[in-house]
Amino acid sequence: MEFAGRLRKYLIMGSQNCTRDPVDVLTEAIQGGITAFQFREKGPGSLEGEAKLALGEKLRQLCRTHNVLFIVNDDSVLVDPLEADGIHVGQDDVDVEELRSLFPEKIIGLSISNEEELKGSAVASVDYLGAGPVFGTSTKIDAKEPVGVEWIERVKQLHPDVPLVGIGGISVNNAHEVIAAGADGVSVISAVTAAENVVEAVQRL
Ligand code: 3NM
Repeated sequence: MEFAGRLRKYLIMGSQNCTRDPVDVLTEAIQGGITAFQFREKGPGSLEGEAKLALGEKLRQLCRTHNVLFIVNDDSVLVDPLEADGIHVGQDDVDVEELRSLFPEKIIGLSISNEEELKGSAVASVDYLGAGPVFGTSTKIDAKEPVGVEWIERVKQLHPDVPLVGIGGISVNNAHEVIAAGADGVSVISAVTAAENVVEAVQRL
């Protein structure tokens, strides 16, 4: 599968997003057909240190077995121990040019929420962009104002060759709008982690 296609159904998750064992949630999400996974152990209730690493190892192993991309959120010290395929960062995290020199062969993803952030970013150093929050979300406490699918259209217009995923408030009911606006994929947390039937939620996405 070409790279952009591997971003099609991109689950982001940490233990703080789960009301049961994250290993079970990821197992079901893989069964449902996710193509990429981001280990995002962040925010209230998240694990740290050894416990974070130990969970990361289990989730990494699942992704390896099922050929699902495994990306770590922000924490560059986890990239090598977890043998991650890549790392995703936001505007306030490590600079992507620095990351590129640290990890020449890894996938690097960057979140961008507006034109100013996009202009100030070294897009040539990244493998894909995450644009959002597309819709309102309560999953990330410091999420910015929703930018709508118009932002997806705009980013695709400015960088037609850079793989793009939408993030923030994406559900089984609105995912098609994000794809119709030009995104290569949708990245979701609660649409999957809060679903009663995870397998079905991923399939419906
Ligand atoms: N990043 P849900 S919004 C992790 O806008 C994250 O960069 C965002 O969770 C951004 O799919 C967000 O449950 C939370 O809305 C996405």
